[in-house]
Formats: sequence, structure tokens, C-alpha cells
Amino acid sequence: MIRQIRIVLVGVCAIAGAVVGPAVVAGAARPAGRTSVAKIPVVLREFSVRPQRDFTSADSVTFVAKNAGTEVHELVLARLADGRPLPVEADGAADEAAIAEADAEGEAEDIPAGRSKRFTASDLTPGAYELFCNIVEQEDGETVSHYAKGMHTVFVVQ
Ligand SMILES: [Cu+2]
Repeated sequence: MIRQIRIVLVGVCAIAGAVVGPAVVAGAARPAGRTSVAKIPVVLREFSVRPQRDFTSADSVTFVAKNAGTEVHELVLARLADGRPLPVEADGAADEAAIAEADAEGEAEDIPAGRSKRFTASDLTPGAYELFCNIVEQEDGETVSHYAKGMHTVFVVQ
């Protein structure tokens, strides 16, 4: 029997809900090389996170996460402060409580096998980010962290 244990997410949803991209005025000039919105599919499975592209020059990105695996997964985007890796907890999961609210860019939670969910991260500044699944489960008395099993990858905003 598999029991899902949700990691407590601090402020991630609040941030995702509160951040509203700047109004785009039709015909307004944008800085060269910056587009407004990109849509990037991401494939999740045991145990990998594979975006169709691992970089963008857009300042807003809609991630469409497809769970191609057999277990429940999620997709979280966090900015890497100073480009350093995310801190991890004793069970190997990313320590989301240690991520500053301003660095928590959004997530799609609890995506069943075979299903897709999306979220849009707005006002992204250039730098390194991480896309990851932070599900931790107990299976036959063993703690399994999807993050520790490899469900994370760097994503760059140019
Ligand atoms: Cu997962």
C-alpha cells in the first residue's frame, strides 16, 4: 500500500495567486529578445522531469506538466538563489520551507498518472531555476523521495 505524504508548502500558492503579469498593451514595444509568454510542455515519470526546452527568453512561462508515469507526481518551479542548489531535508526532499517566497514561482500539485496540469509563472527574472517533483511517499515502510530519485532539472531564464 502506498501512502502519499504531502510536503507542507509555505506561501507557494499565495505567491502564485498574487503574482499577476504586467498588462500587455497591444502594439506596445517590448525589449528586444523578450517575448511575453512561452508555453513549455514537461514530461514527468519515475523518476525524471523532462521539459521540452530547458531555457526561455520569455518573462512568463506556462508549464504544461504531463504525468507519463504510473504514480502521482507534481511540478514545482523555484528560483535558485545565487544559482545555488536547493537545500534538501533528511529524507532527500527539497526543503521548500527554506525557499524564499519571492523564489517560489508556482506549481501544479497532485497530477494523477496519465493526466496533465498547468501553471503560469509570471515576471520571471533572468537566472537559474529548478523544475522538480517533491512528493515523498512511504512504500513498504521505506521513505521514497521523488526529488532524491532524480525528479529535478535546472531551467534557465535568459
Ligand atoms: Cu514525482
